[in-house]
Amino acid sequence: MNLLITGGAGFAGSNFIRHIIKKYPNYKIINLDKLTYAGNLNNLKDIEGKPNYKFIKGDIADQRTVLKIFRNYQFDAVINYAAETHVDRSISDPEDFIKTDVLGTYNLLEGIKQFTISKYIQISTDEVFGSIKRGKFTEKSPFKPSSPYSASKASGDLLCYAYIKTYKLPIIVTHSCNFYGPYQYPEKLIPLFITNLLEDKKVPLYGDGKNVREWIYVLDHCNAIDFLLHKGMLGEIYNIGTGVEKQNLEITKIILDELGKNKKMIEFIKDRPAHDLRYSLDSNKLKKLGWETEYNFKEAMRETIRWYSKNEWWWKPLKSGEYLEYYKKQYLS
Ligand code: NAD
Ligand code: TDX
Repeated sequence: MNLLITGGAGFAGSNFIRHIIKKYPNYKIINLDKLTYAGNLNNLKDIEGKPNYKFIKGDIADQRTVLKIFRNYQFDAVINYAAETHVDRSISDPEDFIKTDVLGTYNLLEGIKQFTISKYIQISTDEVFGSIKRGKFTEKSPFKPSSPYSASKASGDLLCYAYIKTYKLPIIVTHSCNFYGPYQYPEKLIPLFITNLLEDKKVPLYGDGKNVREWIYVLDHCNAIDFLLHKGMLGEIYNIGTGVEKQNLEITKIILDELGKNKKMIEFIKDRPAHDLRYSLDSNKLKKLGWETEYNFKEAMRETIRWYSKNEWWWKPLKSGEYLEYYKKQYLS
């Protein structure tokens, strides 16, 4: 199978490329990535040089680049991981979110409209549904995004829905809960808190820390996308969740305990604007198709903390330069 994976130099995309290369050595992968601050070729150090893997630096928001790649390679399937992904950055500067998450998705959809592709998978998020106090979002729940990030992801997803209906294109849209695991950029809750504590810095918890997120280990997400690539029904929407819901304070305590740190290391700070209280997905549709999680939350969290503890070479350089400027603006002003 010939695969185009966009955003493959980011957290989830790089884990997925590693998963595919290991499991299907006869598949060919093109990784198209703009290498924004979040794109990092160190995420794929062990993959570069493999004969069935090729990296192309390029922007999905540039239609000429996208169509040229579709013309030059005959892809069987396209998986769109590329996005601007950090909610706080979308609040301070939304423009790139609209360009990549909306226009970029549109360009890829035009690619699959103009060339013959068997499957396109849109990697999206539970955040498009907004916040839910009780109960769970199904695939049919309306979109109620709260941040420019979730609004831009929702817009990309709506384009996918329209291209399914209007052009009968072979698209699958996935809404996943929060990922955690190795190679996640240290601006997101779990890697930020682990690496701060490893550096003996405090961890900035927004509001009262009671916001709830549903968590999936990134390798379970890779398995889910692999499953949908081979068994997902075209034109369908799938939620990808685990039922593992935790308050941010609970996540923080797990990390503190694992690293032998005191609760005094928590600094409660001003809340994120429009901070969604809780996300929760009903993932029965995907389970009924035969997918199930493989990893236990406690074990996978421990493994994740261990990974950041052992891989300072990977995250230390990321917490300087542009990141440091962002961090100062975000937390120290
Ligand atoms: P990430 O921020 O770690 O990586 C994003 C990647 O996309 C980077 O390599 C970046 O260079 C690339 N990229 C950005 N703009 C691009 C452009 N215009 N053209 C080409 N490449 C571009 O993201 P992630 O956390 O791995 O998320 C991957 C996908 O999964 C995203 O679509 C995100 O919305 C979705 N998602 C993430 C989570 C999560 O918890 N991280 C949960 C649900 C869904
Ligand atoms: O410093 C922090 N302090 C804090 O309390 C950060 C970075 C986050 N938080 C809180 C905000 C959220 O309630 O932790 C929770 C998780 O925050 P993020 O890691 O920023 O993730 P979230 O906003 O939930 O969005 C993530 O999951 C869905 C990804 O960033 C999105 O790309 C994905 O779609």
